[in-house]
Amino acid sequence: MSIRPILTAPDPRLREVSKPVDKVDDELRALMDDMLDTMYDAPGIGLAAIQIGVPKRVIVMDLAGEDEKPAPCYFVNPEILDPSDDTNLHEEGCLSVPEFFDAVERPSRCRVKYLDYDGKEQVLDAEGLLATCIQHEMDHLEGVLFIDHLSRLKRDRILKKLKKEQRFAKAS
Ligand code: K1U
Ligand code: ZN
Repeated sequence: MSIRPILTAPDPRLREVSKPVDKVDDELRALMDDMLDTMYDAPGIGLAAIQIGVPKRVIVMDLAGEDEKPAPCYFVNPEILDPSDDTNLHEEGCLSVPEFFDAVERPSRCRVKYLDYDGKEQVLDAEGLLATCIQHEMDHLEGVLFIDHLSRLKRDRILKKLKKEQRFAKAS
């Protein structure tokens, strides 16, 4: 298992639409293991494969608190069913948009159909942080970032700062 570099906006690869997975096999499980290691190391509570440059429809998450035992979740080819009409505002961050946080409005609840680590079909009813996080990660699979839900002014400011930081990091 290894920690892979996380792509940072405005890397164009983050705008790719990820492709469905044909088969959950050992190679895919190795990718999911690396994703989980990368997410824990960051640290974060979710990660989509495209964030490490792999355009596959795969997400990992762990919403366990610091004092709880780890609870990794793996979502292959996830689909959102029945998003609720009622919405909530939740503060979001993103490992690909480091150090920026802002409130995003999304459906409060949704049902997710997906394949698990063993390739078995599962259905999960999500609400609260789980619903927010899964929708944030599903956006990554479509090439969408949480900053795309903010005003153009805020998004452009964030991208400008990130580009400046990247130029500075390259020069030093
Ligand atoms: O980049 C990502 O997609 C992961 C992102 C997930 C997320 C967070 C909050 C709302 C929606 C989606 C993160 O994990 S950002 C880091 C973060 O939230 C966190 C880090 C350490 C401890 C607790 C939270
Ligand atoms: Zn993200």
